[in-house]
Amino acid sequence: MQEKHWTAVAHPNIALVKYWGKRDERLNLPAVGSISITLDTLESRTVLQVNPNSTQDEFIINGSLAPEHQRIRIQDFLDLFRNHTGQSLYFIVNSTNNFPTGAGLASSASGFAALAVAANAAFDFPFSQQELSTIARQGSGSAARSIFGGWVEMHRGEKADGTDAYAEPLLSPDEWPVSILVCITSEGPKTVGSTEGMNLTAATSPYYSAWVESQESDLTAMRNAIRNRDFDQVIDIAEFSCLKMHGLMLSARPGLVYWNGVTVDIIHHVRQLRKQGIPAFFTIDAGPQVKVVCLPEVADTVEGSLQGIPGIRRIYRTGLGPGAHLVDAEN
Ligand code: 2P0
Repeated sequence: MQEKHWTAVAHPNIALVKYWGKRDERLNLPAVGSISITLDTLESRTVLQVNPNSTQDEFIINGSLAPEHQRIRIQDFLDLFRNHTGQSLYFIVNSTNNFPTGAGLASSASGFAALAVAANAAFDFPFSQQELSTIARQGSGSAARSIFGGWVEMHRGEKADGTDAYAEPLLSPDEWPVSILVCITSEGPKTVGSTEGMNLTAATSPYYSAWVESQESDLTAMRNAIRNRDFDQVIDIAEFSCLKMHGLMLSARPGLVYWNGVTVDIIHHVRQLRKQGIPAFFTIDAGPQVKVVCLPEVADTVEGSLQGIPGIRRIYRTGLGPGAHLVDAEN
């Protein structure tokens, strides 16, 4: 007989106003708020199955047993549910991504969001959506945002216990659709993980305090731009926030250089498209991939022109997607 199992799907998200830096490492509290869009098409699918008579979780990622440090990260995360409910249930966690893992495409965001939703069902729904966002955050900061679909804001929060550091939706996917072209410029894993990169930046960059202090005005401007459906404003703030974050990363010691040559080619290309009157912008995270965001009516044109750039290995085209959700539960 098959043991009880629960399946959840979550999509990666892309920050338009970026998160970089923590105010508390243990609770994974962000030093700055952020604003993101949740994607469609790219997904993490996580199945939780009860691991009977066991006192540890197993973790299988993309069909292979995960390394021990990843298994422990998953087990620590599931401890949040065990400690809260008092139930000592252990699981076999089977997670698959239909896109490159650990390459700056937010696989930890969709992975922990899917795991949070599946675990919430397995423990009989102890947490509200807002609480689930604070739980997902403890797995990975950006995962708090993938709990919700469409346009999403993550609050930095002020409280020491982190209960006010959660995400919430700003607009649903239907309220303001956009197209996203995810340009893969390298398939390899990134060299410096986000947590390590953030800690290095906070400890060594002379620009770090200016980064934290200037975030609030970007968040306010982006919130207003989204409410007003003002794409020109979104372009302006998103590219500013992206380049400001990469300027910050470059100013760490040793400097964090996440880009390759093709990353830079795409930046110039997108700015050239804008000169021709095509509304599109780029954004880049802790890796060399470039996400180009545009209004749906110009997506064919933008995709066609990106295909002409040598060195882009593949392009995923997607729109805005839903928040993390349960797709199957068999009890
Ligand atoms: C973001 N990134 O806002 C920023 C921009 C990468 C660059 O959130 O340490 O993997 O687990 O909280 O969530 C990636 O960070 O970091 C990220 P942790 P996470 O999307």
